[in-house]
Amino acid sequence: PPTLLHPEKWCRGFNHFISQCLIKDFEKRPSVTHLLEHPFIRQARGKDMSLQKQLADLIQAQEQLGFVAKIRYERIHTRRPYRVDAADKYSLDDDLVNLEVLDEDTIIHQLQKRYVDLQIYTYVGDILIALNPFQNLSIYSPQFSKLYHGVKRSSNPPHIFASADAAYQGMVTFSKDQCIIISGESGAGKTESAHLIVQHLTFLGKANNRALREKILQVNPLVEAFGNACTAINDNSSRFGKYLEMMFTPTGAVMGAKISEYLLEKSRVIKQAVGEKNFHIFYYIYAGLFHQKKLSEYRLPEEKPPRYIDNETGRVMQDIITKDSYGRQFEAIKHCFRIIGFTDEEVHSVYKILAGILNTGNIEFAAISSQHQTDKSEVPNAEALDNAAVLLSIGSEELQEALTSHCVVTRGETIIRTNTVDKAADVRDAMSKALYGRLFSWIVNRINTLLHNAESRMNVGILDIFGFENFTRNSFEQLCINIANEQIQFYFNQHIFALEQMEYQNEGIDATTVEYEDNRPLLDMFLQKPMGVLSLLDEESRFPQATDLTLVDKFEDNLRCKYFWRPKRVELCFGIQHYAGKVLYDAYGFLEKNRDTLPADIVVVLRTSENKLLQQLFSSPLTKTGISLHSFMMRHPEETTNMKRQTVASYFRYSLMDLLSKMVVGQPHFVRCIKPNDHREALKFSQERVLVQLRYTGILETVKIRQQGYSHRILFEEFVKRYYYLAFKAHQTPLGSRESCIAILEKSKLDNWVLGKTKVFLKYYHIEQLNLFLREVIGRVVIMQAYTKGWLG
Ligand code: AOV
Ligand code: MG
Repeated sequence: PPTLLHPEKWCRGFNHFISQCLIKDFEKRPSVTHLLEHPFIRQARGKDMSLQKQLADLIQAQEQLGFVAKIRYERIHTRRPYRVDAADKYSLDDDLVNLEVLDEDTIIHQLQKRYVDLQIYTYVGDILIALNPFQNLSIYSPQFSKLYHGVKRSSNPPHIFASADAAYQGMVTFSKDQCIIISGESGAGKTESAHLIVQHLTFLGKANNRALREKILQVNPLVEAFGNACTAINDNSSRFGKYLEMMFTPTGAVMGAKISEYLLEKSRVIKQAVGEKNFHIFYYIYAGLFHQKKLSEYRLPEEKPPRYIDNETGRVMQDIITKDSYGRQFEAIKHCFRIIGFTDEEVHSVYKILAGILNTGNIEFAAISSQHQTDKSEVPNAEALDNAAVLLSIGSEELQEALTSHCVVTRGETIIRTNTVDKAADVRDAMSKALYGRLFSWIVNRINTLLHNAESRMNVGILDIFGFENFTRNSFEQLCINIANEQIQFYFNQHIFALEQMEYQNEGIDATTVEYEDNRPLLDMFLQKPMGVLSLLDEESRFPQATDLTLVDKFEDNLRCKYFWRPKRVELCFGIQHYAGKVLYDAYGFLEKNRDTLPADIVVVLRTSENKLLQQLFSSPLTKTGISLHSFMMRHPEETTNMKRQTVASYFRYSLMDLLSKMVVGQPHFVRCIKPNDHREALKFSQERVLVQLRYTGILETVKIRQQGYSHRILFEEFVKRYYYLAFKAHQTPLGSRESCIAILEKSKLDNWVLGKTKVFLKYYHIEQLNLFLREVIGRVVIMQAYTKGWLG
C-alpha cells in the first residue's frame, strides 16, 4: 500500500476551500465512488487514471487501518444508559448496566430470558458475559464478521466478535497492546470463545498473505489435540493454560502468532480418573493408524489398545471401531502440522515418540526374589520394552537398566542400587510424563518459531486457561488449576474495582464505593513466602522422610486462616474455601507430584537416542552414545546430582508471575463465560447454577461499578494528544491541560464525565464515542489527503 502521511503533517499544504467543499459533498453522499466523480477530483484527474488508482489505493490502505471501513456519517448520539420502566422489571436489554433495578433476581431473569431467546451474550458495560449455548449457533458466519468490523458496540447485539473488534480497534487506534482475558469454570465455554476471537481477529487483521491466516487458524486445533482431554465435566477440557498472542503490523495486518503454555497436566498421560480420558492425540493416532492398518509400523498392539489409553477396558476399541471421528481427527491433525510448516520428518518423530510412550506404558515388572534380595525387579515380557526402545531409538538393555536400577552418589562415589517393582513402575511413568511434557513444549516452541515475525509491532493476547474445577476427588492438579483461577479473579478485581477506587481517592473524586469480595487474603495463603501453601509444599518435598500426611499436618499447623480447614477423621484430606466455592482436596500423592522426579538414569539413556527430536528434548552437551549407561554415570557423577529439578510448585509460581507480567502490559478486555447447567443441555437455564457463578465472579458488583463508576482514566496530556483533532485544527498545538480537555469534551457533546487533579475520568461508553468521532475525523482527513495528493501532484 502507498505510504500515508500522518494527517498532521499532511494538513500543512492543505487547501481549505476545496476540502470544505468535498467534506460537505461527502457528508451528503458518503460514497467513495461518488467522491471520485466529484467535479474537483475529475478536474484534477483529467485523463489521468493514476489519480483514481491512487485514491483507491489510499482508501484501501486506510481500510486496513480500520478507519474508513465504514465511512458513514451517521449522527452519533451520546449514549446515555436508558432506564427501563420499573414496572417492566425484566426487560430484554443488551447491557445489564441499563437496568433500573439492580438485584440478583432481576439480573438472573434478564439473562434467562435472553438465553432461551438464544441471546447468549450480554454486556455489563465493557465486559462481555457469554452463556454457553451447548448447541451450534449460526452467528459466527462471515456475514457476522463483517457486521462486527470497526463499528460502535451499541449498533449490534452483544457478541464475542465485538470484544475482538474492540481489542483490535484499541490496538490500531492507540498502538497499544491489548489482552483479552477469558474466565469461567470448567466447561463454561472459554476455549470456544478463544477460537472465535482468533477467527475474528484474523478476519479483521486482513493479512494479504492467505497462507499465514490459514496457519494461525490451525494453531489452536493442533495444540489442543495435545493439551486437551475428556474430563468428567467437559469432553474437550483444556489441561493446560494458554496465552496466545496474535501479532500485527502498525497498520493492523496480521503478521504472526506466539503461544505460551502453562502447566500441562502431565499426570494424565499415565492415569485418568474413571470416566475420563487421556490427551486426545493418543486416541487420534491409535485410531488413525488402526484404520490405515499401520499400527504394526508403530509397533502398537492391534488386539487391545495400550494400557495408558484404555482405563475402562474395552471401551476405547469399541469407540474406535464404531465411530470414525478419531480417525478423521488424526487426518485433521496431520493437516494442521503440514499447514503450520512442520517437516514430514518432524511429524514422523512426533508419532514415534507418542507410540513410544504408549509402549512404555505397557512395560511390566516382576520381582526377582532370591534369599538375599527381594527388592530387585525385571521385565518378564520384553515385547513392550523392545517396542518402546525401538520407537525411541534407544538400546533396549539400557532402557531396562535405567528402569530397574539407579545410581546414587555418596561422598563423590557412584553406587548402583536396584529398584523394587513399584519403584520401577514409578520410574517408567515418570519417563512417560517427561517425554510427553517435553514433546508438548517442543511443539509449542516449534509453532512459535514457524509463526514468529520479528517485524510485528503490536499484539492482542488471548488468555484461555483451565477453568475452576471441583470433582469428587481433587488432587494436586486441581489445586494448581484453582490457584491459577484465583489469580485471574484477583486480576479482574484489581482492574474493575481496586485500581478504580484507589484512583478516585488520589484524584479527589467523589464516587460511590462499591463493596466487592476481595480474594487477596486467599491468594496470599497460597503464594506467600515462606508460610503459603506452595512454599510449605516445597519445604515438605525437600524432606526425604516426609509423607503426604506430614504435609497435611504442616498445612494445618501453619495455615491459620478461615479459608483452610481439615475435616475430622479423614487423614489425607483438607478443604479450601475458594472464591468460587469449597473444594475438598485429597493429598494423596501431592509430594511425589510436586517433586516430579525424573531419575538421572532415564535422562542419560534418552539422551543417547538416535532420534534427533528426542535428543533435543533431553539435550545437554554431555550427550554420549554407545557407552554403557552406568559407566557413563560413573564417569560423570555431577550429572546424577545436578539433575535435582525444580519442583512443580516453584515452576507454577514462576509461570503465574510470567503470565501476569504479560497481561499487565496490555489494555485488558474481559469475557466472563457462564455455564447455564451441569448437563451440557441446550436451552436449559439453571437459575441456581447461574446465580452461584454470578455471585463468585462479582457480576452484580461489576454492574454497579460500571453504572456508577468511571472505567477509563486518562492523564490530561495523554487525552489531549489522543483526541485533539476533535476540537482543534491540525496545525494548532494545544497544551495538555485541563482546559484543553474540557474543550474537547464539550465539543464532543459528552456529559457525565469528571475531571480529577491530573486525569480525565470517563464512563466506558464515552471512550467508544470518542474513538468513533476520532476515526471519522481522521477518515475525512485521509480522503482529503488522497485528494490533495492528486491535486498537488
Ligand atoms: P472451557 O474451555 O471453559 O472448559 P469449552 O470452551 O471447552 O469450555 O466449552 C465446552 C463445550 O461447550 C464445547 O465443547 C462446546 O460443545 C460447548 N460450547 C461452548 N461455547 C460454545 C459456543 N459458543 N457455541 C457452541 N457450543 C459451545 V475447561 O477447558 O474444561 O475450563 O479446562
Ligand atoms: Mg478450555
